[in-house]
Amino acid sequence: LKRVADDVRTIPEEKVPWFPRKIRDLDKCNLLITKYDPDMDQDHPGFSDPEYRKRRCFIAELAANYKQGEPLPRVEYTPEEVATWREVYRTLRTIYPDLACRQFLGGLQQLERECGYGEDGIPQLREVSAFLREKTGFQLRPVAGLLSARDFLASLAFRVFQCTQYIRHASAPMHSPEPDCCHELLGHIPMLADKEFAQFSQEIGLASLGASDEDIERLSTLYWFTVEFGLCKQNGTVKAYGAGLLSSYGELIYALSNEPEYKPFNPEETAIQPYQDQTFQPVYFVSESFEDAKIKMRRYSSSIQRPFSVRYDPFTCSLEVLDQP
Ligand code: TIH
Ligand code: FE2
Repeated sequence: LKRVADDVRTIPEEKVPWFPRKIRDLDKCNLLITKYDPDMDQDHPGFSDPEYRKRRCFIAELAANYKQGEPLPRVEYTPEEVATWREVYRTLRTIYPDLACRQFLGGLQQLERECGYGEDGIPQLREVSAFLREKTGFQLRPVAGLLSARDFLASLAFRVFQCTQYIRHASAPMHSPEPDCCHELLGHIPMLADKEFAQFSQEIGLASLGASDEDIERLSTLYWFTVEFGLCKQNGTVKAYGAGLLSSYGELIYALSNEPEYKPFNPEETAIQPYQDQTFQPVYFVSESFEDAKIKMRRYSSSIQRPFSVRYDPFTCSLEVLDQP
């Protein structure tokens, strides 16, 4: 194996898109998709609430100015914001024992015991990030809104999870059209405290680095139907592990009712399933187990053609990029 020159774009005849090599490069992975912002999307519950939009802007600005390695910004949440959190937490907490997968319940319990999770306050990213680092080596980074798939997936390769810090509009606590801190803290964080799931997430990230636009599209669809909206079988019943479900009371109930269509998780098929992100999903993919999803995903990832391979070096938090033999 031979080390590739620093700029992979010099590989003859192949145009490889730029990708981060070291964790600090994530400062450049900040391309936002603004079409679902309350400023852009007329259907956003906060669209006609200028106070809400101003507040969201202020919190997003903290993230926009963030640089890797700085302490994570703290947000002093208002009583109204805490009230929204309380309602989301309380309603979801009652249905988790029946509908959430085992790994999620274990993670949430630890967060409640060790990280101040509860209905009385919105946990701060700084504390949550320190917690996750000890459990699985994942760390958090604040993000100003919905990131482009390429930038979002790239950060997973470094075990960095990009988190929004503003909260959904008080008028719609049961479902948000865009990620918010309820979605991150309740949907994603408990799962990221599980070692196997953390590995699964990082592997999707590694597969995305330098991939073609078409491969990024397929990988982000796979991400969508697993990490965001995935279901899995446990002891003969179907449970939720997707964060988009676990942070939305409305969709969690719906996904585990007999209304939506279920299909078995199969990366080749799942990767090309069309999806939308404005309302509930019409179809969900069910995997036999985490182990099974991981193996299938790994097989899929290794079928993606790239003129190089990558290996993550946890000691330096950087990537080794190697020519394929
Ligand atoms: N719909 C989710 C919620 O209400 O928490 C948030 C999102 C997940 C994925 C895209 S938006
Ligand atoms: Fe998400």
